[in-house]
Amino acid sequence: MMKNYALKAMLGCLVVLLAVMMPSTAFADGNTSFPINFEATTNGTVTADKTNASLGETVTLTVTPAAGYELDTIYAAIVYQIQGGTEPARAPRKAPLFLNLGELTLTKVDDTHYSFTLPTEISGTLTPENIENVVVRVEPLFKELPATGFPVSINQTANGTVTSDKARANLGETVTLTVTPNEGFELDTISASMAYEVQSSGESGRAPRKAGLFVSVVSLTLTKIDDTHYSFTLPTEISGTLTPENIENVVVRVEPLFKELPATGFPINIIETANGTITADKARANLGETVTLTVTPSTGYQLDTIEAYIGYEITGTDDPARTPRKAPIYLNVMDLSLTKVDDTHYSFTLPSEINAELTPKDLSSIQVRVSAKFKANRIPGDVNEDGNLDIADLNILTNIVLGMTAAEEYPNADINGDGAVNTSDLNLLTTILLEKQ
Ligand SMILES: [Ca+2]
Ligand SMILES: [Ca+2]
Repeated sequence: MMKNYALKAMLGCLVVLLAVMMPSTAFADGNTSFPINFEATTNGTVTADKTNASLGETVTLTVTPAAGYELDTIYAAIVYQIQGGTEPARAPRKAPLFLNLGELTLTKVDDTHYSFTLPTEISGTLTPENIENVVVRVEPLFKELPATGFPVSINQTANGTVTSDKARANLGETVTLTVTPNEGFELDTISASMAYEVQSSGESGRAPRKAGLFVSVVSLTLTKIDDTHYSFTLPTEISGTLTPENIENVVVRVEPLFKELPATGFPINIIETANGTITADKARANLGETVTLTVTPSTGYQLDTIEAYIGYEITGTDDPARTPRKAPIYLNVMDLSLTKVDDTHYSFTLPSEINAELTPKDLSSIQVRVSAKFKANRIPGDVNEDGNLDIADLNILTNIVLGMTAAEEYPNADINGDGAVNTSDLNLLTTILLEKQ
């Protein structure tokens, strides 16, 4: 149970040196009490039944490993604590060092208790220069407990994850699985078995296989706890088929499979249109849900009209008054009012419930439709809106100003945008046409 200190190698000569340098009379009083000092450790704790121990006194240690750990080694010694700068042979140090003055024999009382007894008198090397720096040093070390049970191996697949509440499970033990499908997916099937992995060279008469092929030896029954939790219990003893050649290869194999959730809501169909596009922020919408549309006119065009409505498709045989049709037709049942969010966005909200009108035989035939029209941007002076600036526009505008043609028929006739069609517009159009020459 010896543990190497950093300076143990130098101790022989150093301790001799200390013994020579230090007067033994410093220990004349046998009541000297030494503090018990613990080395910092992880994965467990050790406590003593006293904070100081005098010569001849017995100290009992309580050892408490953390879960999954056990005591590896424990070591106690009377040590001399060198403070920074007190050692002549060395440059000042940052942290104190401990020089071993005498190992103490540890007696195991039980699994969690150890004891040691301090010597009854000062002797030999136990004569440091500065008695205030002498302590009883306890150095425990913990190690991980060896893994037991069969490893739980989850064959993670796409579209979701499964986790186990334990990494290993023993015979008779229950394992709880947490199932987390990805968005838009649900668990399709899940199975568990005790299986062994076929090693690449394990099977005679076959070409070497890649690792990862599992042969099931015992099927395990899964119990559904709730929508996201399942559990199974391992058999209490090895029997029957659970006697593989190499038991070390047996694992608990969990095989989940996820599938896409069926689509919900009514499809949103954008009726294709020329000179621009409309996109919706969702492919399907449920009752009461709001859909936002993005309007993108082609260059030189602007939105003219946009509308949304809900209805359903009927096929020829649904409509008794008609002969069977080849293509289904769409019946518009309800207009959905559109709200302009900004110049390029509109939104509408589906009704919160299906009314009597909107009750086709097949609910899945209901769909939302969006249609839009785009028109060419107005060109100033293009009175007849044919896309050209020419003498035809001047003739129409002249007729309007002369009162021979109604101004209402030509919204583009008010070229300067002052709300009236008069000689000012005529002058402006003449200027535009002259500049165009
Ligand atoms: Ca024109
Ligand atoms: Ca005008």
